[in-house]
Amino acid sequence: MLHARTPLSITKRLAAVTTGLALLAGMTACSGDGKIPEAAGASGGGLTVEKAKQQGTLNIAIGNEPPYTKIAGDGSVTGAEPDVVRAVAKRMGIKNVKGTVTPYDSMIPGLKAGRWDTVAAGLFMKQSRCSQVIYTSPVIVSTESFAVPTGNPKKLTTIADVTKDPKLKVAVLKGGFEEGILDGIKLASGQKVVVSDAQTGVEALKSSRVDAFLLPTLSLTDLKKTTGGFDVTKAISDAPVTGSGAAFATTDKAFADAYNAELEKFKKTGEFDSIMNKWGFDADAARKATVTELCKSKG
Ligand code: 6CS
Repeated sequence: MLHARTPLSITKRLAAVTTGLALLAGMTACSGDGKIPEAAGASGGGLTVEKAKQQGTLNIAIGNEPPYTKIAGDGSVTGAEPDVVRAVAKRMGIKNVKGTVTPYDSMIPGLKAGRWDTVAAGLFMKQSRCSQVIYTSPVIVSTESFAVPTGNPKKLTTIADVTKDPKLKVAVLKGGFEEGILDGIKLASGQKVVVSDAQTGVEALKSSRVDAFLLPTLSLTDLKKTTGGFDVTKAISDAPVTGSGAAFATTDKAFADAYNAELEKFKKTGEFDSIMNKWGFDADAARKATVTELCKSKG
């Protein structure tokens, strides 16, 4: 017999489901106030400087992959890119930056859906991304490496090495820039192993399910410090140089232009150098890089 549910219990169930969905969907790093950040542009009509100043907050998508992005112990958002966004936003009169942790392949769809105002995650520029968003001036330039078993027994140092043995397996993040690198070369079936996050990639390596884990050099260096149990190769010579800056929805061009103008000035300051040095990036390389060049990356 079906028990009639009183309106109250239906309301309660709905509230529970809504809360659960919000928590599941968002995986949002609250900035310590416990609230799920709302994108300034979410109120419709797109993101404007005025709206962002009134709301006082810019909500950014991040991957929580140090040193690019990191959720500190107090829930605040740090890392090279969020620290630059915070400094530039402050110069624009926008006081806070809040972050939503999300997988790399969800960042652009979420931007288009207005779930966040910008992506500041080290979402590396490449043709298929540059055609969907407005990238601002490069903030970081970086390289790719393999995490390999200690001693690198299979002597994997280049992308070409992966093609030499069809039994070699390499883990990459789902929808990440590195997956695009492997998709651009001829591999035997099963050689590319897609994982959901960096920890899973490291576990796959350490349990010998893969022979290498392809990820940015600085991310692997950080993971080696925090997790350990593997080696990190030198920068891979036949992988593209990677670079990124904040990415905005194409509908938010006015805001992106205003942000970029402020960013270009900021990149000339010592504060920019301090942020880059703190997280291990080369400020001069970022000043020399251009969106045009970095957007030539295939994939
Ligand atoms: O842009 C990307 O897709 C890559 N960026 C970083 C910072 N880490 C891995 C990810 O695949």
